[in-house]
Amino acid sequence: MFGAKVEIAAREKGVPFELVMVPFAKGDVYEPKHPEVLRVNPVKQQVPVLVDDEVSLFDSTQIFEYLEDRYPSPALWPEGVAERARARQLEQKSDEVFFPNVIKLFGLQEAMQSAPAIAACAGCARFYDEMEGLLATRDYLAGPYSFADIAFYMACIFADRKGAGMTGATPRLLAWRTRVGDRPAVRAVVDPMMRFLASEGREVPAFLQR
Ligand SMILES: N[C@@H](CCC(=O)N[C@@H](CS)C(=O)NCC(=O)O)C(=O)O
Repeated sequence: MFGAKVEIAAREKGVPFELVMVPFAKGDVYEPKHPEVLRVNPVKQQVPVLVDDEVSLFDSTQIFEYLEDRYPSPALWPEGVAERARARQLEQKSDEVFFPNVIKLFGLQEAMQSAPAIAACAGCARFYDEMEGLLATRDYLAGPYSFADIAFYMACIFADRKGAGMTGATPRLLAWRTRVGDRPAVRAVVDPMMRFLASEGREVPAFLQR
């Protein structure tokens, strides 16, 4: 998911890049770790990492910031100090407030009626309601299309796969999901990912079965 965020952003900005995928095994394990991942992110050993000449970075949000500085156009943060701050907060909340609910559900797929699973689904639903409120006055979460939309769109895919997808209770958010999902940069990343998941017999959200 986090690698997909970065790839979508690079495609939105038209940045030339070489994509190196890491080996993926059942059980969401990435082994063996790629040597560049170990070099750039030795403690966490997670993807994505970005290497651009003398700059080596890990963490999708840090990479977003670098991409925006290095390739300012098209901008993926809004204009204005306050607007940018709000957009950055939304991007961070998607990863750090919404997505932890989904991570909990990864381990609860056989116990979706358990109290922790119900609480995680409720956490997702509360977040959807909050985003629905934002969309009352705008087409994208932070005003113009931004990194915040990319992050939350990817998180929503995984939430749906794990049983906490959005519903008709948030119609503006459903329309937002279609708007974001129709972007060529998003489709170029998400479609192959869904094909891969389908080929492995893993869940593909109904809204992405095309
Ligand atoms: N906060 C990090 C999270 C990165 C992350 O969780 N990456 C996952 C894949 S999407 C990973 O590498 N998992 C393998 C592991 O933790 O060993 C980011 O935004 O890049």
